[in-house]
Amino acid sequence: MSRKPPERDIDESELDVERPKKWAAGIPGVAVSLARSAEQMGVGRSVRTLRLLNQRDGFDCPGCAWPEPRGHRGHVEFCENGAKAVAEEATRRRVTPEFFAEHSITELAGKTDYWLGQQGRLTHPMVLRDGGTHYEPIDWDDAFTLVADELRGLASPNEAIFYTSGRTSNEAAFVYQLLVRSFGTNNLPDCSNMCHESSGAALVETIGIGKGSVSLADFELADLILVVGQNPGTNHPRMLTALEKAKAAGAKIVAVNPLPEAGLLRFKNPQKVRGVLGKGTALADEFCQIRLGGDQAFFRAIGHLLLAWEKAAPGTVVDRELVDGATGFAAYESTVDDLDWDAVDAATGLDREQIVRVARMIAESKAAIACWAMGLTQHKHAVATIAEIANVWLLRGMIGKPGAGLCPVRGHSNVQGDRTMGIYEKMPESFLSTLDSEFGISVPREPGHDTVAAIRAMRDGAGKVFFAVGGNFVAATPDTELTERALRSCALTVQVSTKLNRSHVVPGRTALILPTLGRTERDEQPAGEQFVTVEDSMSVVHRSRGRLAPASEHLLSEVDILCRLGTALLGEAHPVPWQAFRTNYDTIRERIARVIPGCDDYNARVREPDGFVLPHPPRDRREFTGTASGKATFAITELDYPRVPEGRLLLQTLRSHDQYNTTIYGLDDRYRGVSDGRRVVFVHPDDIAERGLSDGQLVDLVSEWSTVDGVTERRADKFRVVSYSTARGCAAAYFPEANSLVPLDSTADKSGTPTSKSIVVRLEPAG
Ligand SMILES: Nc1nc2c(c(=O)[nH]1)N[C@H]1C(S)=C(S)[C@@H](COP(=O)(O)OP(=O)(O)OC[C@H]3O[C@@H](n4cnc5c(=O)[nH]c(N)nc54)[C@H](O)[C@@H]3O)O[C@H]1N2
Ligand SMILES: Nc1nc2c(c(=O)[nH]1)N[C@H]1C(S)=C(S)[C@@H](COP(=O)(O)OP(=O)(O)OC[C@H]3O[C@@H](n4cnc5c(=O)[nH]c(N)nc54)[C@H](O)[C@@H]3O)O[C@H]1N2
Ligand SMILES: [Mo]
Repeated sequence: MSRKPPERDIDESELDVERPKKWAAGIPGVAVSLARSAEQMGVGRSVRTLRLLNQRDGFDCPGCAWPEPRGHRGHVEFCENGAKAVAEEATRRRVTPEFFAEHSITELAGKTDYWLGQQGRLTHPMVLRDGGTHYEPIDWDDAFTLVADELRGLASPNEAIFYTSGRTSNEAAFVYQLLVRSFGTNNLPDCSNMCHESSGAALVETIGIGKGSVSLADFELADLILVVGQNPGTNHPRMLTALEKAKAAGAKIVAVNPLPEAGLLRFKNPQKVRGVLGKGTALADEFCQIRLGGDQAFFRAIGHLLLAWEKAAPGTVVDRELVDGATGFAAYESTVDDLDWDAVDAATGLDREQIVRVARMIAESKAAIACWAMGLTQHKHAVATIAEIANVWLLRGMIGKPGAGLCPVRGHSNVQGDRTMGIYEKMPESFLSTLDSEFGISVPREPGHDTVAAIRAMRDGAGKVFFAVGGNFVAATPDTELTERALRSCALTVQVSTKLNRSHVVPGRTALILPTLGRTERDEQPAGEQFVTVEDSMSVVHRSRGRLAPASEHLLSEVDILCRLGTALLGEAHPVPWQAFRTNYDTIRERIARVIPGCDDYNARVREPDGFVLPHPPRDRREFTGTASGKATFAITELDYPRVPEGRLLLQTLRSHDQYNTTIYGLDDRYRGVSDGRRVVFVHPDDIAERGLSDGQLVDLVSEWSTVDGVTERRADKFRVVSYSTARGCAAAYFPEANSLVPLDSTADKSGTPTSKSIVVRLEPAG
């Protein structure tokens, strides 16, 4: 019934490029998602599974963190890419002990991420022994003893690193951080460090809470929506439905992006006949084709114009209520007054008239929402850029009123919830001391490693055990060769995973694969069938319950794995009730209610049909109690933008339409017109010509990283040049293939996020 996994790996010579699409979704989207589902799951299972996706009694989509509507839900509350994410997990393909007996670790390491991921679901706990050539089966109990012995043998708990990816449920995340802190370290890096960390840092500084201030209902009330540095057609397709509705209700939409992304320019809603048959909705009223990293200058110029107009006609632009209660406004006024327009031109590459038009739209708007994602967060000056948007939104009073607000659009489906539950290397004292008193333990106070610091620690021999709940650390992180060496130097690496990935084939001296249940699967425990909870991008906490039979009878849930490890590591007498936790997840939720602010009565409230919304003082009451001054705060920053040396290009690394982060679903980037390959680099035709290159030519990408000690180079070989509409001087290639080009030390100020959207490269004809 279900097709066998591909035997052959990717052959880049079959790559094909056609004209990019100007619209997103519609019939091809539906057709692709159904075909992929049937291929992986068979037809009957596809229908049963997709019917439960994002429904109240079903499971939360393991794709993105875009919220579900409250109240009425459509029968089809998912998108093409959500369906692909489900098909990946609910696939009938299996990676069994026989598979591992057949393929040595050296052979597997030679395969691409695509081939590895397509092999299917992991079925048994497996171990790679010191000096071994193949993974072998291991009993669960032996696996826990192995991990516990290794951890206890460390000179300090700080020699262990505990990574999390954002699919982990609230219950598993809460138990995990409790286990790690009970053991004695705050080394809890997570995917957020590479994702929206910059948003959190900027928002805490300006509005006092690191989460967005809008709810889904606000999209219907907004008269202006900015979509900055985000590609919703691929990465948050259900957001297009919200944009389409807003548009129908009269809202204007502005897209700010170096690339004309299909979904932003035109959208066909597959759930409506008009969408499928007609031309679709033209979404963006204004498309600002900005240079990479030009956004801080763009928003500073907008702030400059707004304040100039306020001066000319006092009381027309500035929201006095917010501004008078804020700190830093006078300093902000004088900073933007003193604008360097030449720097704005160089940074943005935009017509001044277009900037003026967008500023006018913001000045005239009664309710505006600013959305953003990785196009803003993964730059050196990311925190300053996002703070610049917050400044403009504060001065216009666009926070804490219907239809307006700041909206960082999260990636992983529970990345926001994991943070709420304490997956963070530097949780505040209030949280740590509550853990101490709630459980009668004594957790460490010294901040732990974030993702980049964790890689440095492993590289330097100070990190010896690496444990991951989900994710694909080695493929998601920068500086691939260095990171691979760092992981291989560990004494033990442990991956709690659903599917095979690169991190399993770049092992420490000893390595474990602990296979776990996915979102779609039934979770039976002694107290009966369990559900878990998650938090979406707009702070709504709700239930998720899988219904499919587990991929193998040997799988344990993440909660179960972590609690069993808790007992193995800390003993039966430890004050945390590990045994009770794994028997009945209500007992975990009782503790969440007592430890996490805003989660009172958690067990009852998550059982409400739509769950509940966590408090957000700026959104709810225009209170800014979380900032240093206790008031809304205008951030004063230096204007910055990337300076690219003569002859070089600035490269961003982004997602194709056929992948979920490091999981490659297929080889087609339909909207950008690329099929059957991934090693491409999108370059402006004039930049191609200027370098004497031609469209379709094979080039090596060489990144140049300047430090005080000189320039270091990193290479990624054999990428095909694709002539493409992008801002001049800017190029784009896919993540994770291009991660090897991102220097470990190239990180954002304040947030430490790798600068994956801003890498200086030169193109060399491939030899
Ligand atoms: N199907 C699918 N869904 C996903 C994911 C996936 O891989 N596949 N990943 C999930 C995750 S974890 C995340 S974080 C989100 C990511 O969602 P996105 O942030 O949309 O993901 P990227 O592909 O990195 O796209 C970045 C966008 O920003 C633009 N951009 C890059 N640099 C700049 C800049 O300097 N300025 C401006 N204005 N624009 C810029 C790029 O051209 C691109 O359109 O999606 C989530 N959803
Ligand atoms: N160059 C570059 N690098 C980037 C980015 C970029 O834009 N450019 N984006 C960054 C961003 S935004 C992010 S969020 C990170 C993503 O980093 P990660 O979150 O580490 O990576 P993923 O690819 O999402 O992880 C996929 C793996 O998770 C496992 N998995 C899937 N579902 C489950 C589950 O339910 N439970 C468990 N235990 N495991 C599961 C599977 O084994 C799968 O192989 O990458 C970052 N890296
Ligand atoms: Mo992300």
